[in-house]
Amino acid sequence: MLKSILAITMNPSVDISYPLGSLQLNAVNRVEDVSKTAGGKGLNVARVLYQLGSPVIASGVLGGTIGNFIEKQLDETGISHDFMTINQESRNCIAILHDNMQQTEILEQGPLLTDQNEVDFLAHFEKQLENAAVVTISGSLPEGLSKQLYAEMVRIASTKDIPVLLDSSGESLRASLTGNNKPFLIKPNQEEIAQLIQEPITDLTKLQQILTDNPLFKDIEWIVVSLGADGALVKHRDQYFRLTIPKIDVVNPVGSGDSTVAGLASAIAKKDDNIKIMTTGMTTGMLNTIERQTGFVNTDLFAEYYGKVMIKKLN
Ligand code: TA6
Repeated sequence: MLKSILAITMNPSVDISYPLGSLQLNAVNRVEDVSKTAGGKGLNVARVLYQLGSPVIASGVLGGTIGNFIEKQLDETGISHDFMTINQESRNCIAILHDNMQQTEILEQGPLLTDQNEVDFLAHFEKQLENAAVVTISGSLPEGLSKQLYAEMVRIASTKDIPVLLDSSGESLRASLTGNNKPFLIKPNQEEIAQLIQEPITDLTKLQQILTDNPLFKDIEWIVVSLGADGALVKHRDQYFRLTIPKIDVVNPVGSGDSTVAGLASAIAKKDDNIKIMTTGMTTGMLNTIERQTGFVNTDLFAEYYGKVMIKKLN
């Protein structure tokens, strides 16, 4: 049986997009073109994987009426899912797009989970690994779960030789980097790396030196540092690559990092070569930015945008 990509979202949300010409603080802002999408980073990853035609199962924890909305939307889209249901309510995340493409996000914390929720989910996750070729883990952890949870999930997946692509930040990312088992790929942005090492990153030369010398980044197969409109700096084992993309008319940048993770996971699961892995990730990230909906790509444009990605080997 064809194994799937297991896309984990521990803190899913209904992503509500409010496009406004201009955001007036301390005033009534009426909005017309509202979209509500099953979101949270891992669900954006799952949706883009589905659009790419990759076999994907969305998992994590879901609860309440928001959880029901998310599952209904996944069913309507045709995305397979197998969440662990909790009795707490999942969350909403709001993205206000205003004043010439600025974006203001208001992210709810999400439900308070229990130690028992954590134990039950790890058992649920381990069972799901039986049918997984690759795992993606994306986004924040709900309150109440251990900051070690992602490190533990990486450890469990490592016992079954299943690669994990981790897109997280702060203490949950740090715990995975200092654990005995490393994620196969991480996709931090520059700010998240600066936060990890507690010092500013002034330029890409400094960034490359940090990735080479700082023990936090040892033994990770892929490190994809997203640079937004400036592309990415990628480390694969001891090789570095500078990926650049052309200037494009951005409609909605929210979810582009998640879409990049989906492209990387899809190519890794297909055992594509390294150039194709990097190019696919940049392509899906770009494709998301030209769509109004968060975590959404138009695959009819894939070949055109794939051809726009430039890769330069740095060492
Ligand atoms: O990356 C965009 C996004 O998925 C938003 O749509 C919103 O759901 C947010 O990230 C959630 O981020 P968090 O880090 O709280 O999981």
